[in-house]
Amino acid sequence: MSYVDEVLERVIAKNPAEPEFHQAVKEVLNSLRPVIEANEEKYRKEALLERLTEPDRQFKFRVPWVDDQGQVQVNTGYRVQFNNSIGPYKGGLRLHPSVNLGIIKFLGFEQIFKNSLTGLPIGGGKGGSDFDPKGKSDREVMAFCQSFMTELCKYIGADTDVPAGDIGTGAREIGYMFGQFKKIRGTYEGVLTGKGLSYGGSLARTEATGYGLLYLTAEMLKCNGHDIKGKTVCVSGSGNVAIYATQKAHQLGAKVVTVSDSTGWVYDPEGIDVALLKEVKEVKRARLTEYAKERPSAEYHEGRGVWTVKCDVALPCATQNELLLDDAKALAANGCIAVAEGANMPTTLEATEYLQENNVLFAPGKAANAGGVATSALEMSQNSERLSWTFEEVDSKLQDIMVNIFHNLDDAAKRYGKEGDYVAGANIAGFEKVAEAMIAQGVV
Ligand code: NDP
Ligand code: 2IT
Repeated sequence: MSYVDEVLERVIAKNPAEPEFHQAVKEVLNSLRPVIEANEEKYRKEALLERLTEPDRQFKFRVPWVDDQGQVQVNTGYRVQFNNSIGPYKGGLRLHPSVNLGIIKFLGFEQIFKNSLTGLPIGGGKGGSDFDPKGKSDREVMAFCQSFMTELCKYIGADTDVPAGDIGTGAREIGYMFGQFKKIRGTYEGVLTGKGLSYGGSLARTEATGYGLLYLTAEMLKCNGHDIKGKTVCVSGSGNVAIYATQKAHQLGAKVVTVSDSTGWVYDPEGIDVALLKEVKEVKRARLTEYAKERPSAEYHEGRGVWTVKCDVALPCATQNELLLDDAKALAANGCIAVAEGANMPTTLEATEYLQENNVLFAPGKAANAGGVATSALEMSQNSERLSWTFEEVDSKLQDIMVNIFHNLDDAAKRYGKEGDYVAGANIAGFEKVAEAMIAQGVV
């Protein structure tokens, strides 16, 4: 049996009931086959793939807090420190009722390669909780965040592990967590990114994931003879990534006609009104029905359906496994030329294969959404030098990083005879640096 197949079997046997983790490992290892085969003896001896798929350590802890009725609630908190061979662990905190260890492990595993692709010195980690911030008062959210950080603060630090936002964790949650870290540990350090601008945050971090997604998508289109300008775009999700992807798409001359949330979706042929979307989602924290109420050109639909709308470019920006095989078929049949993942692993393996086989350009999340974590690393740099850069400085570094990522993965795919396979390119380019660092640092 090949080394890759052996390790895949082992990962599935050792980590039962973690389908998202299996999916992420399968995607990466399958596309690394040519690299592994070229170095099989060395990597086997080093047990490189066994080490890469086993987190350095993982924490699971109780998070008790008191709700507005005086009732004690108990959630589960997680932090998985996956791999720090190229820098301190770095990755977001997801607050969503679906969170479990397997989901955090898939996200942490992806983060290793994503962070490597940014070219910046950050390792891979991820955390979160099954706490649902939806419908909670600010006081309840604060109570949860403080309790969560009371335990998490034992494991993190500006040079050790630097968490940030993800689904359900935005500026409000980061603020409460930062306050509690400072209170307990007594140090004022860049232990979290995505901080508010008044206490060490970076300009452009809020926009970075969505903007970066568009910078990479525009470069991918350009290198394949297309122009983002004038394109019709379908976006899913309506959170941080979706909002700023929509904004940048409009700035680049494209038109975004859909957004969605966990209950429904909006089709707005005039183009999504970003100011209204921000008001509904960032200020009122309301459903998309509120958007449709205020916007005469918009149709609201219950359930799923974004990928049935005819578009040139599809940008899944909500969550994992939200673009299925039938969606891929509908997109390809409607003439879609490119899919770029704003979310982490939004496209299933079958859907990805279908898109690639049907000549739809496909940019995987670990490359396409790397602008968020890259700008987090820029926030860490600013915190270290105790300075802050202008919006334009950060945004221009972000653009350079995204364009470089695209060319690195394009080159890596070509080197292994897989031209145009950006999944393989991203995994290979991300892996090469991590593998070299792991081997150089010995058996640790
Ligand atoms: P937000 O919490 O701001 O927004 C998430 C959006 O996705 C909401 O519209 C939400 O709808 C929808 N959503 C979440 N879960 C589900 C679900 N199970 N089914 C349907 N819709 C769902 O999160 P972000 O925008 O920050 O994150 C979106 C994706 O991007 C995630 O995959 C995240 O890991 C990834 N990402 C985020 C980065 C960042 O910097 N924030 C960086 C890189 C990747 P509703 O409000 O109804 O729940
Ligand atoms: O998935 C991701 O890359 C993020 N949620 C951002 C992580 C970070 O540390 O900024």
